[in-house]
Amino acid sequence: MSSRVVRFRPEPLDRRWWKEAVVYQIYPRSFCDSDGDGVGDLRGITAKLDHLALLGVDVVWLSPIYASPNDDNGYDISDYRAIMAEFGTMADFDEMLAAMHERGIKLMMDLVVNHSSDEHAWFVESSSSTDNPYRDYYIWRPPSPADAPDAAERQGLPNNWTSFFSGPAWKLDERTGEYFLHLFSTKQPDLNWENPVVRDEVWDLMRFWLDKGIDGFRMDVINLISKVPGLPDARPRQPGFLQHAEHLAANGPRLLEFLGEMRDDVLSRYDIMTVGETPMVTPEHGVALTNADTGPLDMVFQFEHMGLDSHGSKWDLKPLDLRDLKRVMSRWQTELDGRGWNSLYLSNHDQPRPVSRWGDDGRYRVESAKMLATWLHLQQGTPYIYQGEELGMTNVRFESIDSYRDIETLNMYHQTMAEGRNPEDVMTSIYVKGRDNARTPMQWDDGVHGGFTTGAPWIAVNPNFRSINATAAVADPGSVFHFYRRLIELRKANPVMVYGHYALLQPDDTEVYAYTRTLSGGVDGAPGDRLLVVCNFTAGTPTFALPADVAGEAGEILISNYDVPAQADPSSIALRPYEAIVWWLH
Ligand code: ISL
Repeated sequence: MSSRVVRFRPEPLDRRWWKEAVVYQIYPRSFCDSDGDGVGDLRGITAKLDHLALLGVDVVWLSPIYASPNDDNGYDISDYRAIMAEFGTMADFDEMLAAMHERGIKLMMDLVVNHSSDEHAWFVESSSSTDNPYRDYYIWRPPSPADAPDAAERQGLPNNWTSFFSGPAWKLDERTGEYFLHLFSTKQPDLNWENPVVRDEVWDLMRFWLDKGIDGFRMDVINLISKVPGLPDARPRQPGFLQHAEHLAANGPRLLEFLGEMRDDVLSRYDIMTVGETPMVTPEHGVALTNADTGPLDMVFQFEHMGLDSHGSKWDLKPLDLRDLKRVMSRWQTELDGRGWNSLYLSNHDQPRPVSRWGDDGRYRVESAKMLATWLHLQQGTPYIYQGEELGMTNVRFESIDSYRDIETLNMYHQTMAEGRNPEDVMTSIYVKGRDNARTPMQWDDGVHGGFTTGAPWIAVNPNFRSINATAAVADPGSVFHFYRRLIELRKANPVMVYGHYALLQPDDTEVYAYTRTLSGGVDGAPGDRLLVVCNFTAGTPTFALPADVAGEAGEILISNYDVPAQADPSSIALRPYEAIVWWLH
């Protein structure tokens, strides 16, 4: 160790295991198939846990494994206490959980309770008659009056909301003559959280899993559970009758009350971690939801950075301007510092692959995957790795729409074709943004179907599996995999990576993203630490110069993504394509 000058006064830190952890997301359908039916399963996960142990992750977030008709790959649950038959049995689950715990890996389950499947027994009852005791478990409305002024275009719909998956957010149930609300697919009716009995049902099912020994929940679209009262029409912002209504469906007036009840009745009784998936949140919501004293959750997934490369709709593409990314991330970093906690993610089962999105999935695939990892993991918060990200897996381009499986993609495709849009433009959007980019099978080796299955995979493997796969990555010390392993290791050894305060440098630079992290000591009596993080987001060779007002001189390099760092001195350097360097500052 070099002699670092101690110039910082110790500060009290709110240390928590889930702040110091790295989370790995498994999308079970695409992870590993143990029985040759072409669908990933629980025994497949158990068989691959050593991969995760070698990587060094602390927690697995497992996307839904509950009974489901799979309209939305398990995000439509028909029985919250049963395992999906394709994925295995409860005994397989218990075995998987024990095998994780044996390796010191915790398990965070997906909690999908904004909506259920329309095949859940609650909905089957609810839709059977208007006076069924389960009627109020869901959100029912009579058709709008036939003499309404806009009756011709309204066509009976209770309001003008569009679903996240295209078309109206209401479906008419012929049996009772009323509409039910579904913010997602027609097979995902929204639960009525205003009904206290529904909330009790949710607390019960949460206890069922917590009492089995799981270690937390990732809560699907949890800020949609309280909607604006009266469900008014959304203000028209685009042509046509149907309008996006996220601002009316998200962050409603009772959100903190409902989640506070959840915290008091359930969460506070277990030593667990929670992360809410929360579209449409600002840092102010982030603080309210994650404040250590008053917030119900440990952290949230915000979406502001995920929206920077599109206009309005995610399919309407625009290039990322690095200054926007700096503005958004820096606000979250500074506003939550000491007042909440951030999750850090670039990737999940709904997003394109980061190396294809903001890196270079051709010539600089390895360099840019490592740069993006450095940029993300060096910020303040809990980092998430999505399966395959640690291999630098890329987006896929299937020639035909018939090879795609995702309901969001398919609904959008069919709607835009009906509107007469140009199919090539629509396919381009799917190549860039479609969710199936993340859902092609995990690439384990260069054998048939990348080692994912011995059968016919439910979605085709990305043809680049022969060169990009886990076996090759583990064997190559210079791989993206070993770089992630090193980042995780460094995080364990350097509390400044977890707790250090973030400060952005050069907000107007469009090519280089640079920031510092500073920790004034306090962890186990360790001295203060300071890091300088410099990331080149381009294939060019921009210059970085350490601003004169940054106190301290650069010392040794903590990590960098080129074998031999060009120059050890950051006072003024020419960066190489997608270069990332982290220095200690003294
Ligand atoms: O995927 C999206 C961006 O295209 C989002 O609109 C996404 O639907 C939203 O983030 C909510 O996602 C979650 O709930 C959905 C499910 O389809 C997603 O997989 C899940 O992550 C409905 O349960």
